[in-house]
Amino acid sequence: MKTAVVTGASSGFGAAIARQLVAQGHTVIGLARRQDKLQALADELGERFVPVSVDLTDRTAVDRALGDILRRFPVIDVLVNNAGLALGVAPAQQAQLADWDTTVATNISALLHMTHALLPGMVQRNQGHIINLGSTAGAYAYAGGNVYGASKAFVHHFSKNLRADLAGTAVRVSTVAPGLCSGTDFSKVRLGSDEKAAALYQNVQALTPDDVAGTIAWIMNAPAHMNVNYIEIMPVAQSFAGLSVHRSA
Ligand code: 8X3
Repeated sequence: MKTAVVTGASSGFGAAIARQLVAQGHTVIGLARRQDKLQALADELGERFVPVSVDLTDRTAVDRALGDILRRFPVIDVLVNNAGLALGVAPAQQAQLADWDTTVATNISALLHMTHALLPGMVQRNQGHIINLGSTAGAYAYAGGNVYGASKAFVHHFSKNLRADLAGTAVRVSTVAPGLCSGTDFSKVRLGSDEKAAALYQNVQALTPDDVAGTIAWIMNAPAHMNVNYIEIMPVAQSFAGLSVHRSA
């Protein structure tokens, strides 16, 4: 059985990942800001879920939390860098700079911080797995995707570069890139209201957090010699729009 650190564990993908891994007998150390939600999950999942309330964009707090975690759990087998967000769908020329900063701090800097802290131990033990949450938005550009999509493209390429640096070790790195998924706060945060998020999912069978969590569990439980580099999953209901053409009047 493995010990996994999962960021963004209080809801959505993170909570679904925690539920599936704990059900399989693994131990999950779940990081998130919202103490009440983490505690509710801890009450549900029992002692194999260890809640750690921390703001992932606060470096000092993350370092302190990681120090505590590594004292209690010196061997971390898996890091699931799940925490991430999109703020708005405004075109770049109308976007708020603060939203871009928050997106970069969460989707890129926090992922780097966690990876930088836990990767050396994995290499030293010659055993470990980093699983990064990408997105179809990191593979395909769309209007309003600007910094969110770019941050996920960063995640995709950073994962590949990690694989390059880790050649010759047994440490695995995977990216999971989901498309449209319901049952999380993601669209509420991205679109700014419950109503807009509800409209997006109307009459659409989107992916569920369990679909994503099941994919991650499969990747993590794959034989040690097998590395899933990148996997992209969409609901059947979602597809490609093609390239847009602007015609002058
Ligand atoms: C977001 C995927 O399809 O909602 O990560 O744009 S989608």
